[in-house]
Amino acid sequence: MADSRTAYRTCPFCEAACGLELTLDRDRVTAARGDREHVFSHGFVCPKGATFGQANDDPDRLRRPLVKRGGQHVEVEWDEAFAEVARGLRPILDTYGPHAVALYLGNPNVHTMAGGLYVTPLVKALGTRNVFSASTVDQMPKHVSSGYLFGSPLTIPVPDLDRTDLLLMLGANPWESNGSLATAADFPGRLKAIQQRGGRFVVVDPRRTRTAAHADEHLFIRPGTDAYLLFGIVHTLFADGLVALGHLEPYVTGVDAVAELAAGFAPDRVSTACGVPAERIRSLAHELAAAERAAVYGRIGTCTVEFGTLTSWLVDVINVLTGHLDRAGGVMFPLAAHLSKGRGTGKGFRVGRWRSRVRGLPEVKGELPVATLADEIETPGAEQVRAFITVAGNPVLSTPNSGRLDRALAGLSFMVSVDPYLNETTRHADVVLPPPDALRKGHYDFSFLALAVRNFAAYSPPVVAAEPGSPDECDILAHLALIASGRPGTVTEVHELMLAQALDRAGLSEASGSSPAERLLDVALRAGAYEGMSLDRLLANPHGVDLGPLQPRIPEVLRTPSGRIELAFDGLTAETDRLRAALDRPRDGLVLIGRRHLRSNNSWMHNVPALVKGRDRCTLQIHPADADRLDLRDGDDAQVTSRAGGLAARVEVTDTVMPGVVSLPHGWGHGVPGTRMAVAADHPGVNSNILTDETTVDPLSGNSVLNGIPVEIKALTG
Ligand SMILES: Nc1nc2c(c(=O)[nH]1)N[C@H]1C(S)=C(S)[C@@H](COP(=O)(O)OP(=O)(O)OC[C@H]3O[C@@H](n4cnc5c(=O)[nH]c(N)nc54)[C@H](O)[C@@H]3O)O[C@H]1N2
Ligand SMILES: Nc1nc2c(c(=O)[nH]1)N[C@H]1C(S)=C(S)[C@@H](COP(=O)(O)OP(=O)(O)OC[C@H]3O[C@@H](n4cnc5c(=O)[nH]c(N)nc54)[C@H](O)[C@@H]3O)O[C@H]1N2
Ligand code: SF4
Ligand SMILES: [Mo]
Repeated sequence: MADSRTAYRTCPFCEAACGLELTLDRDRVTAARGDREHVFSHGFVCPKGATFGQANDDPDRLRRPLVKRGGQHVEVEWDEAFAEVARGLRPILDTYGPHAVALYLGNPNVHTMAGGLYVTPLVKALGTRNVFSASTVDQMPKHVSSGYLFGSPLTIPVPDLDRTDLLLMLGANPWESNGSLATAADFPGRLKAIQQRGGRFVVVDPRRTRTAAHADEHLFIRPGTDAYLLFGIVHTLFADGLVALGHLEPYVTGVDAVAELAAGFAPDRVSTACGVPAERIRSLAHELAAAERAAVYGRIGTCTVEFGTLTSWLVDVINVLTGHLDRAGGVMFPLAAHLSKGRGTGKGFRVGRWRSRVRGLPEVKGELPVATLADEIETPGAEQVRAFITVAGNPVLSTPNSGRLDRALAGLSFMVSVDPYLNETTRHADVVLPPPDALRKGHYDFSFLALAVRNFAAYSPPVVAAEPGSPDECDILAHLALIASGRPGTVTEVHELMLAQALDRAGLSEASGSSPAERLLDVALRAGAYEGMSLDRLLANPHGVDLGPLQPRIPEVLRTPSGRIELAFDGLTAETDRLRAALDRPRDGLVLIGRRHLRSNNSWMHNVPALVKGRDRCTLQIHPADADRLDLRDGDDAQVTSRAGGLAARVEVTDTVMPGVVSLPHGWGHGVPGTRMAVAADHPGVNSNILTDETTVDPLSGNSVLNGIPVEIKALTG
């Protein structure tokens, strides 16, 4: 074991940003455990982090680029692969213009430095209106509500988990997901600590999840109806004289407008629609108002629904009206080391700078809803999408009506994917450019350190040298940007230009670091909010640098034109009217929701044997009463049909889902021809997004509706 060594690095798999302690034998990870000295995760690790070695060494992971020749993907040299990209993309750009090329950015872009640093130049070089990302199947409603409330879509408050006494949590299952839009290593441990110090947490979810089972109270809710429950709480706050802005008093506008909007949503009026007793809605309002330290936190179950933006807005409206926003133990704004403090005012937030060609859906945060990607590919016209670039995404499994998208991708003129796997999406690509594995990349969480429940910073340098001749992921994106720009130049020149611009903005003259990404990070850290912060400081502290508990940031953090929290915004009244109109909608049919499992990560970690072993997890959960009525027994196969499509799924009868609700996890549906993921193919499951419907979106954010999908279910005999 002469070559055995230890390396510390941040786990790149989920938002919890845990520190890992890796044991390496030469270039191979032989063990991965939690880094006990890590300033934020203190040794916590989940099964995914613990299989870091297996995931990283997966024999199906691509190490060299692939080009499709005669319908087969064959390995080629990097130069040849980029030449093939230029041959595919340039004629389309030159003939049809920039909008004929669409870009899809998948979830791991928020886990890579390339995603944080080199996506922007790629988007700029392309100049296309057709930018799509996993954000519109995830958190876009939260960006939009935060944009209107606080002036910037990235100004998102997180629950101050370590100091709160009462947490109302809707549509989140951190026992499986490890948390989201609230970076909290060992989220479950932090929730148990609330209970240990005499506080409590309440979970609102159509399933009795593991999180709900640990909660002090679990309230079942009809999928997609959280806005009613939350408006019922807001109504009570006004009706019972509980509104108390406290320290926020000078910084809030629009309180009267909210009171008016809430008028039609008395608890007695909304109770039937959402399924939460009126009395409990009222008492929740009183408990939140009375608590010294309380927080409302909503996650994906409040976003991927029909009224996603309204629901996300209501979450923070309650935090504001009860005076719990920007206070210890409430919801607070993190301050990441690479970011600067604000000036307390700004241009504010707006959407709709352009619209999608086919459905006229508004741009939000520089992108269009992925729910309309297939429309743009299929619909003829001068600006029809003919070429497609994916970076770290698998939309064929992760976006609504993915059966239709799968067919649309087959008809493209050209497609290139930056991805380490030949999977359900990248099998359509003419060129696949695999980035190096995580050991060969530096890691800094540009996104998640700005969402952490305690301020800290950590950087992990590459642990293993790059393969000779293989570009870094930053180089790959820079190269694509160069091709898209159509200008002569080299990748090195792209890096140098970016560095020069960053130095200029920061008023600095030089940066330290041994790669383009490290130098850009160094500039950001040295220009950031904390004295003495730099790349060198983080390199000297492999277990991270603790920057203390969250601090109040209002008014400095606000970027609204008024310099206040603006509760009312354009479109709010119309959306509230739509919500009111839906109050008496019949709710007797079955609706589909998703679920996550601790040993999954969306679609892409099902190729790790240790993570897929054991019982089939891709089951259709159904309540015993519904199963009886439909004559279904545990283990039967059932046909599930929606407006978008149909599939056959294995039934699991369980009273953990509420009557009227069925649940199927997303990210499955492997083993299709042309893919190269042998383990996943042995555990294929079915693709739940065959059933989700691309024709309805949350109108304010363009986010897909992935929960509360009307379905019909029939026993499959034979
Ligand atoms: N029905 C339903 N659908 C959902 C959801 C749901 O709850 N229900 N959840 C949604 C959510 S929250 C999300 S975020 C999306 C995710 O949607 P996507 O981002 O489209 O899908 P992932 O499964 O995360 O796929 C990630 C891809 O990145 C590749 N990859 C992994 N690491 C790297 C890397 O370092 N570099 C590069 N270039 N590629 C890498 C993987 O091989 C894989 O192809 O799915 C959404 N879809
Ligand atoms: N193990 C694992 N961890 C992950 C991921 C993964 O795939 N696997 N994905 C990562 C990603 S990309 C993300 S975005 C995060 C997501 O993190 P979370 O938001 O915690 O995601 P989920 O575990 O899907 O929990 C969402 C919960 O919402 C409930 N729900 C569904 N519809 C409704 C509704 O209408 N109202 C309410 N109140 N609840 C509803 C579901 O039953 C579910 O329990 O997880 C991340 N972490
Ligand atoms: S919780 Fe997330 S960051 Fe932590 S070890 Fe697991 S996958 Fe990695
Ligand atoms: Mo996500």
